[in-house]
Formats: sequence, structure tokens, C-alpha cells
Amino acid sequence: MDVVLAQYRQISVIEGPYMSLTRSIFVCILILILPGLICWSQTTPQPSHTGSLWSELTAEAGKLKATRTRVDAHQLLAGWGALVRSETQPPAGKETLKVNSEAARGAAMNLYPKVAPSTVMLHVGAGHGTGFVIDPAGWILTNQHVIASAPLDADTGALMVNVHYGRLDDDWMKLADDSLPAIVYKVSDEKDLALLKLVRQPKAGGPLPAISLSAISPPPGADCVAIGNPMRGMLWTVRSGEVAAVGRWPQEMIDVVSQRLELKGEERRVMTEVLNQATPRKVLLSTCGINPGDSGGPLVNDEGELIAVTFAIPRSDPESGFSLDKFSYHVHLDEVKEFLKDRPQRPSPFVPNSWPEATSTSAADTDEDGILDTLVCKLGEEVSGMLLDLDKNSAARLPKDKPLDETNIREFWDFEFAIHMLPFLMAFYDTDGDGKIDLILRGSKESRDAKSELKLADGNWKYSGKSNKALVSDQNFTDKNLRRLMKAHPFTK
Ligand SMILES: [Ca+2]
Ligand SMILES: [Ca+2]
Ligand SMILES: [Ca+2]
Repeated sequence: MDVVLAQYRQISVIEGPYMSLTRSIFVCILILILPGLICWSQTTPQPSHTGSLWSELTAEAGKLKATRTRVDAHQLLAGWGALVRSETQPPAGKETLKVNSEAARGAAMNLYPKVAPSTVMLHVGAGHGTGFVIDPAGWILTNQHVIASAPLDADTGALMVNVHYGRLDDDWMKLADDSLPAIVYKVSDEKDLALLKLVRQPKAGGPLPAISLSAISPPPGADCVAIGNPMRGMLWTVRSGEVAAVGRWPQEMIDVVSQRLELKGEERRVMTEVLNQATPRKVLLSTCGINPGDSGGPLVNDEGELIAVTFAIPRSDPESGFSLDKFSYHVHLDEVKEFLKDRPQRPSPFVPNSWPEATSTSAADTDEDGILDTLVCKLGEEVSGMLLDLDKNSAARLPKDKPLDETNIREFWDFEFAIHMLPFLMAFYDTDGDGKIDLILRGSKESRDAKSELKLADGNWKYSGKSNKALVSDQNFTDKNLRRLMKAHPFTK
């Protein structure tokens, strides 16, 4: 675990391309015990690759013989997730789109003119999500998972999204032709929040109005109104409901609690321990009838002040048929306030996770010396990345008595070099061998040279839009021993 924790904090989501250790633990638990609670995933476009370096890399990967296979992680990727998704890839299984028909009407009608003009649509790749303005200077709040697969801004290395906004006209919102670029300044994987700033203001009509944060935490039973851009609905769809519950996610979700209470002895102890280790997110449950695409949207009180940010929904249990659709999950106001405590002066460069997205992972002995030295990660049938343990200190640490899985492999696999083929060509180096990745090169299929680089210096990642390094080279290591091992590895020989 040291190795993984020692690495930089990545931007990661279950539902997106990357997953943090803590969240992978959550997900393991949740998926094992919560088959009925599923949210939709944001789709990750998988680029098609051609070109010489690319062919070499994939050919190299193809040669590797898997010697040990871990449990299939398909379920993980289908797990708790985002409400953002592409219209082009409907989720598997039946889904129930719904609105809350039981809540009293009226509040939403009064709040719509106040809240809708602050609410925006964030278009990312083939999917979309919702966001809202919290400061007329152009600060926008949304979910981390909404922006996770956005492209990079070439100047800052930060993620960049397109913001679509509208104006109130004749009592309802009309979409502006103009769309506004915004740069991601800050993200929290644990809170599933992201802070963006508009690069410029709208050409006409002045700055977008802001939603203010409520001073008081919303009590259960209070009225609330959600607004967002639900899939197959319309932009600025407004729904009213009630705060159904407040609690810690996932520890206080009823399914998690009842599953834990059912377990006996050691199993119960282990589950309790893992739950205790998991960082809780304070959440609010509402009856506002949220759908995919609403992610990142505001939940407001009857004054139109923010009380939470929408992030997930349960689904009906395919076996029992129980519908949990009435509820939706929102990041609690307290988490929002804590997240907004410091607003950075500059956008932070996007630091990708060195663990590639994978549906299956296997360990290989590439130099046939009897020691496992390379992890091969696959997304479906395609190799998404490889992690090279150059000094071969991982194999001895692997548990002998249990199968490798998503959680323990991350704990035990100590790699000094990784190459990702999906979703982008990237190379990761622990150049000085201190257990921390400190150099990330982004490549292109046309060239052996890196396009851009991220370097860890004094605890901060520095982005450079240019790089004079080769994407895969022993010369990128400063540690002599690692340089020698890299040179000798079948991957670069
Ligand atoms: Ca070996
Ligand atoms: Ca190692
Ligand atoms: Ca290092």
C-alpha cells in the first residue's frame, strides 16, 4: 500500500478511466454486496491507434504470456458511477427514467428563474453533465467525474471543457449560441467535486448569475429543488422533492449496513475494517428524480440557495425488481464548503493515474527467469497498459494463498515504469527509484518523442507543453541501476 499511497493523488473515478485505491476498495465492497445499486458510467472514447511505435508497443504486449490472472474487473467498471454518459452507448440492463410525481408543486416554479440561469451544461466528448456558477467572476462547480475525460489545455496541461449556458427569455431558458471554454482549477476525487473557471465571459448579457451557498445545513424532510440536464429530457429540467436523508456514503447506505450486520466473525471484522478505512463522503439523499446527465447540477433549498451537488442515483435491483429510483444522491453542502475553502490562483495540471484503466490484469514473466516482472492490463481484448517492476521486488510480495484482485495487486505491485496505450499513449517513470512516479510523458502515435511532460518537483507537478525526451527510454531514469535494468528489459531491448 505504501507504494500506491506514496504516488501522487490522481484524478480518478470508478466510472471513468481511473480509480483510486480507496475508491477501488469501496467499489470492490459495493459491487460485491450491492448488485442492485448501480449508476451509469461516463463513456471513455477509445482511440484507434496506428503507426510504428504503436504497432511495436502492442506487438510487444501481445508477446507477453499471462501467468496469473486475477478476477475479472468488468463489474468494477460497471459500478458506482456517474450520471454523465453518452447518448450513443446506452447502459446495459433495463433502466427507468423518472421524475418525482409525488412532491408538491410550486417551489420549483418559483425557483426556476433564479436558479436556471446559473446552471450550465458541460459537454465532454460524447457525454455531458451539469454544472453551476458559484461566483459571477466565472467560477463553476460540478462533479469530478463529469470532467474526468476532458481534453487538455495545451498551455496549462489542465483539463478544459466547453460550457453551454442560456438566458431566461419569455419565462423559460434559451440556449446561447456562444459556448464558453472553462479550465479545471481544482478537483477532489473523494468528494467528487471539480472547480472550473471560465476563460472568458459571455459575449452578450453580462456575466452569468451565481447561486449562493446556504448558510444552514439542510435537515431531513426539508423541501428541495434540483435542476439539471437529464439525458432524454431537456436542458434546465427542474424537479422538486424533499431531503430524504443525510449520512455518510458508503458507510451508512442501508445495503452496506445490512450486509455488514449479516456477516459473522472474521468476515464482519474485515468488512468493518475496510469500511473504516474508506474516506466517507457526506451525502444527502433526495426524492428529486435525478437522471443521467444531471450529475454536477445544483440541489437548492426553497430560497434557491445551494444545499448539495447531484452525483449519483440507485437503480432497480434486476433480481428482486425492487425499485430504488425514487432517490438520488447529492454531495452535501459541508463537503462543498470544505472543497471551496481554498481557491487556487492557477489551474492545476491534470495528473493521470499511473494505473491504466483495465477490465482484467495479469502478471507476466517477460525475461523468463521465473520471476513475474510485468503487469499487463487489458480493457476488453485490448492491452490498455503495462507496468514494469524493473528491480523485481514485487513477485515475492504477492499473496500466495489468494487470487490477485484489483485491491491487492495495487498494494503489492511496485513498478518503476508504466506505459499506457489507452485512452492515450503515456509513459510513467519513477526516475530516481524512490517509489514515487515523478515523470509522466504524453506521446503520440506518430512519433517516438514525447509531446508534453509532467514533472514532479518539490511535491508539485509542473507541466510543460514541450518535451525533448523519448517516450520510452532508459535515459529518462536518473537512477543508474534503473537505467541499466530498463535497458536490459525485453520491452526496450
Ligand atoms: Ca522475469
Ligand atoms: Ca519494483
Ligand atoms: Ca521518484
